[in-house]
Amino acid sequence: MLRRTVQAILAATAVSSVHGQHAVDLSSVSWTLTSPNYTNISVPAKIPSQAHLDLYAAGVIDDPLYGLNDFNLRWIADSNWTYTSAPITSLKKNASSTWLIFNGLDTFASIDLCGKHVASTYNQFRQYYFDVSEIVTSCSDPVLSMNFGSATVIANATAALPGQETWPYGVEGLFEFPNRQFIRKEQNDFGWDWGPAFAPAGPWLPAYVFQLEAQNVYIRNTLVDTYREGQLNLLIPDQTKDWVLKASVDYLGSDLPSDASLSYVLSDVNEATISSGKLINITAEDGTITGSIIVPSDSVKLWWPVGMGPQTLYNLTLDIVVNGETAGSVTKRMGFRTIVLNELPISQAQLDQGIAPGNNWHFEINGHEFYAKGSNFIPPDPFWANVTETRIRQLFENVVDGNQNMLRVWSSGAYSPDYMFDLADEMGILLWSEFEFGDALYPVDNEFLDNVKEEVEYQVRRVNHHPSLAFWAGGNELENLELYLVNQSAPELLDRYTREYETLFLDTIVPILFRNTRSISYAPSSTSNGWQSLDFSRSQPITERYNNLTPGSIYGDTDHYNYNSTRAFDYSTYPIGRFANEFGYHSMPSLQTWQQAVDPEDLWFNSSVITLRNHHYPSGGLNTTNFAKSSKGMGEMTFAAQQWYPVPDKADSLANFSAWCHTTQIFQADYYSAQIQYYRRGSALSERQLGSLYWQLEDQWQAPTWAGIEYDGRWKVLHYVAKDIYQPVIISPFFNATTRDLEVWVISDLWSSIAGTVNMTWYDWSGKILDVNTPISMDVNVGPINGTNVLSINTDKILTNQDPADVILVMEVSAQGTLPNSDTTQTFSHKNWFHADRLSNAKLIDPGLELSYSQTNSKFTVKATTGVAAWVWLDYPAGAVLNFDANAFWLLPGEKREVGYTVKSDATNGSWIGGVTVRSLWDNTIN
Ligand code: BMA
Repeated sequence: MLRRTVQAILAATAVSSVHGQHAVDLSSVSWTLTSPNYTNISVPAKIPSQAHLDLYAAGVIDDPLYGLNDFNLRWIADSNWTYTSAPITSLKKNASSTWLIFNGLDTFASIDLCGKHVASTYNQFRQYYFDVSEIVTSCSDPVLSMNFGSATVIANATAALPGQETWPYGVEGLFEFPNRQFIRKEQNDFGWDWGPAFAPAGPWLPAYVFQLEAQNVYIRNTLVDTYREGQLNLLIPDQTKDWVLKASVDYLGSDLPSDASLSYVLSDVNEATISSGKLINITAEDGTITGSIIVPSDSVKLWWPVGMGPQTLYNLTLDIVVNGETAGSVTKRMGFRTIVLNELPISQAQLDQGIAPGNNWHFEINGHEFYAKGSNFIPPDPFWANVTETRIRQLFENVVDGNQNMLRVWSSGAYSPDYMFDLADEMGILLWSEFEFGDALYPVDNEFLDNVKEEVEYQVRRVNHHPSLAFWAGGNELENLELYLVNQSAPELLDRYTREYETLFLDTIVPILFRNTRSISYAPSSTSNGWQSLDFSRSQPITERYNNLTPGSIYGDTDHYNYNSTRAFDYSTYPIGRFANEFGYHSMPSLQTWQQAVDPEDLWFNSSVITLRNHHYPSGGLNTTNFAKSSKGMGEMTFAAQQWYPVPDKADSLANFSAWCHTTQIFQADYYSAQIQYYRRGSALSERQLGSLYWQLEDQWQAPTWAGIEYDGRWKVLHYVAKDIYQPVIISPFFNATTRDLEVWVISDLWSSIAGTVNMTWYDWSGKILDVNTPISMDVNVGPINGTNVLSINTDKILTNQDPADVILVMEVSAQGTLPNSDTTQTFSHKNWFHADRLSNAKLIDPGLELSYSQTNSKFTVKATTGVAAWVWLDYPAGAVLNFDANAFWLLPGEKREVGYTVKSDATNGSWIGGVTVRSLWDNTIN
C-alpha cells in the first residue's frame, strides 16, 4: 500500500525511489516571491526558477532581454528575494528522518522551515542537504522559505573584508558587476563580453523533501568510473585490458551496517543482462558506499563519438542491500570508452614521421587519435531556469548537423545539467568540461578552498558516468592570460600568484578529481603549454610547464583573437600549436533576431541600443553609457566588412541594416573558415595539429557576439560554413597575399587512407573558363588524418594575362574512403572557391539568381543564370526557426543547387516558405 503511494508521488514528480521513502518534489508546491527591499512586490513563483523569471511572468518587469533592460533591471540583482511555500501539507510527522535536498541554490540562501532556521548556503554549484527531522516532528506550520541575499552586494562585502585577497591592477577580468571572484556563482552572471549581467537569484535547480523509514536511505549522488585495468589519468591506457567498473553511492539516512552490500545489474539498452552480482572491495564511510567489479573487455561494446562509430550505452542499476532488503536503488546510463588528453613528449617514432619535438596535445578515444572539430558552448540563456532539454536537444542537433564532434563547455558558466550529458551521450558529442573559474585569479583562504572542495567533489561524482565527458579543465585562460597579466603588471609578484594558482587549481582540485576518477584527464588551465612532468607517487602528480620551452619545440593548445582585420587572412598571424581551443571574431545577429529585442526605430547599425548591447569591449563597470568601448567593437565589424566585401549600400534603411548585419557575418564565417582550414592542414604539418574548437557555438541573447547560432536557434553564416569545412574530406586553398603563392591541399580526418581525384578550373566572374596553365585534373591520395598538397603555384606567374579581380579558381575533390569503424566505402566530395583578389575589389556581375520551391520534395532550388554567385544566401522570415541543408555556398552560371531544410519551430503555419528569399554578395549594393 505504502509502496503504491510512494510510486504515485514519484510518477508525478519523476524522482526515483524505493519502498519506504516519501518524496515531495518542491516544484509541486505553490510558491510566492517577495522582497524585503520592495514590500509592494508579492507574486506567484516557481521552482526551479530565478527571481527575474517570476517577476517577468507576473508582469512586474518587461522581458529582461529587451532593449536596455540589462541596465534597467540591476535593482533586482541588488535586492534580496524570498521564496515562500504554501504549507507543505503532505509532510508526514512519523517518518524516521526528513531531509531537505537542494540540487542548486543561486546562491546565498537563508533557509527556514516551520518558522525555524535550517541553514545558510553560499555556493550555486553545490548540492545542499539538511536533516530537518526534528523541525518536522514539532512543526505546526510546514512552510519553507528561502531568503536569497543579493549576490552583488555580498560579493562587494566579501571583497571589503579586512585582510581580503587583492590582485595587481588589471588582472581580475571586470565586465559589469565587480568582485565575482569572491563568490561561487556563475561568473558570467556578473557580465561578459557576449552577454548581459543580471546576477539572478533563486532555487535554479530542483529541490525535494525526502522522508525515510529507518531501514531506507536516499541516494543523493552516484559516481561510476569505468577505466582499463591499470589506467591512470593523463596516461595512455592499455586497450587489451579488461574494464574496472567502480561505483560509489552517496546516501542520506542512518549509517549503513558493516555488512551492507552493493549489488549491480549491468544491462544493455534492450534490458539484456550483461553481468550482475555484488560489487567487491566494499567500503562504507561518511554516507558513501563504494565497490568495484571487473567487466571483461569482450563482454561490452565501445562507445564512440559521432562519426567514429556507434554510441553504445548500458544501464547500470545499483542496489544498496541491507539484511537482504534493498535500502536504496539507483540506475545510471553509462558507456565504455577511454578518452585521454595525450600531452606526452613527442616520441622518437613521431619525430621520425616528421612531427616537431615538444609534447603532444590531443585527445585519443579508445586508443585512437582523432581530429576534434567543434566549438565553445556558453550558457545558452542568462537564466538557466529557462533552459529546457528540448532547447539543448535542438542545439545539439545543430552541433551534429554541423559536423562537430566536440564542445568545450566553457568554464565561467555553470556545470552541465544531467540531461545535457545524456543528450551528448546519445548523440556522440564529446563534452570538454571545466570547473567554473575564468579570467580572474581566485582567493585561496581556507573557507574559499573548502567551499570549492565540496563543489568539485559533488560535480565530479555527478557526471563521471557519462561517456561524453571528455576532459576536465580547471578554468578559462588562467595561465595564458591571468598569469601573463600578473607578469605584465607586477612581475615581482608572479611567483606568489603562481603559487596561489597552483594551490587552487592543482593542490586542491587534482587530489579530489583523481581520487574519484581514473578515466578523465585534467589540465589546470584551458589554454596552456601543458604539463612538464607527472609523478603519480604524489596525490597531485602534475608539474606545469609554463614557459619552460625549448625553441623549435611545440607545446600545448592555442587561442587566437586578432581584431586587426587587415590581417585576418594572413596565415602568419595564426598560432602554430597542437590544438586550437578558441579563436574568433564577433558579428551582428540577423535582422530577424534584432527585431525580437529592440524597437523598430533602433534598427540601424550604430543606434544607441544596438551599440550598448555590444559588450565587446566590456564597460569594465556599471556605467550604462559604454559608447567608447562598444563603438570600438562596432567599428571592428564595420571595418572588416568594408575592406573585404562590397559595402552594403541600399536605399531602404532596414534592408541596408540587414545587409550590413549579414556582411559582418560573412566576414566572421570567412575568417573562421580560413583558420579552421589552416588548423586542419596542421594535421599534415610538423605541428601535427589535431583539434579546432571555435569561439563560440551559440548566443545567450540577441547581440553582436562570436556565436554561430543566434539566441532562438537561427544559424548565422558561420554555422553553415563551419558545417561545410568540418566535413571529413575538404579541399582548401592557402594564399599568401604578399608573395602571391597559392597552395591547394586535400585534407582528411578519416582514420584510413583515401584515394580520389581533384579537379581545378579557373573562371572569370561571368563564368567563362580561363586558359590558365595549371594542372586541371589529378589523382590524389591522403593518409589517415592527414593532408596532401595538390597544387603550388604563384598567381602572379600563372595569371599573366588576367586581372586578379576577375579570376576565380574552383576546386573539387572526390575520394573513396571509409568512416572510422565502418567497412562501407563511400564517396567524400568537397568543393571550394578561391578568388585571386579580395571580394571588395572583385569584378562581380549580376549572377541572375533564381529561386523556386518544389512541394513534391520540399526542396528549394537556387540557380545562377548569368554570372558567378558568391556567398549565396537563402533567408527566411521571422516567426520560424529552421536550417537549410546548405547555405552560404557559391554557384557557377548554369549551376543549380537543391536545398532541403529542417524546421525547429514554426509560428507561421508554414507560411515562411513563401517568404524565403535568395541573395548573394552582388546584392549588397543593389536596391
Ligand atoms: C575568450 C573566451 C571568453 C571570451 C571570448 C571572447 O577569451 O575565453 O572569455 O568571451 O574569448 O572575448
